[in-house]
Amino acid sequence: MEVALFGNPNTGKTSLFNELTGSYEYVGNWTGVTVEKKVGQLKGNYGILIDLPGIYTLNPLSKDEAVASRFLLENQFSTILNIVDASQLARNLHLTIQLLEFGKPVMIGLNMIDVAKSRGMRIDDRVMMERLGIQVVPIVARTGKGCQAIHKQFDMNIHNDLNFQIDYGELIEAGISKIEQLLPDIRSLNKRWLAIQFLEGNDVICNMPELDTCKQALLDISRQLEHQLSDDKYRLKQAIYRKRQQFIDAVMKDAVQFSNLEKR
Ligand code: GDP
Ligand code: K
Ligand code: MG
Repeated sequence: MEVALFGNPNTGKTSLFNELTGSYEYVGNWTGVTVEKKVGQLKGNYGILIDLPGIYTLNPLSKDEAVASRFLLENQFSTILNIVDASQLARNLHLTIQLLEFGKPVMIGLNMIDVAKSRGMRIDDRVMMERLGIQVVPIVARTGKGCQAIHKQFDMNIHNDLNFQIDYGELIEAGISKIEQLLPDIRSLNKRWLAIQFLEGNDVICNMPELDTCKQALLDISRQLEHQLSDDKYRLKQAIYRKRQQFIDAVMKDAVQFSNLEKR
């Protein structure tokens, strides 16, 4: 299997990569950028692990960040391993949602459990699994704690329901549907994911050569939506962000307990 490692910056990606891979490593650069490309053999002969640049969202602000979106579009791989900083759970889940929407198997390595605990956070990983529809494995990548369980999941052929969806509301959902209908088949890429990323203004998606023939129609849908939402240029992007935040708030409310450390 080919496992792609996604996560926010400074979440323990390198630590986890080192835990999961053996000594052999291929290191080069991603095409067109100076970002290091690291590919390692997973211990136990499961296949390879591909490290990707740390990002907060798939919607890239820089060429370096665009590597992650480009990877999703251009590469064959079997599984996404999403490392999540438990102590910054709400912020990290914005990327998780976009990875789930991509429609391939995802597993979460819920890292920095020790830090979360020391801040009085208790996370119920079973509630997270239920809400996200995927495996969530609590780990401390710095010490290797829990990383065995990630290997075990590789044995079980990571299952998700692959149908993760957030309801973006009537207007945006109508726009997504219209775009889905206009999109050509592009390899086996998920059309709903492409539509959402297009509406968010992800340049890597907007500039796909495969969209050349329908791009004007897609832009018209996007502009019409902006107009319906308001005159503000970034309203659509914000509306999508807010819907995700609402979903995250609901997950946090049920999956996380904060104990009041000050009272101790
Ligand atoms: P990256 O930037 O995502 O590649 O993250 P690194 O693996 O470089 O980790 C960033 C920092 O967090 C380093 O100082 C690690 O030692 C530390 N770190 C990684 N995982 C954990 C963990 O589970 N708990 C704690 N307390 N620190 C961690
Ligand atoms: K770092
Ligand atoms: Mg790193």
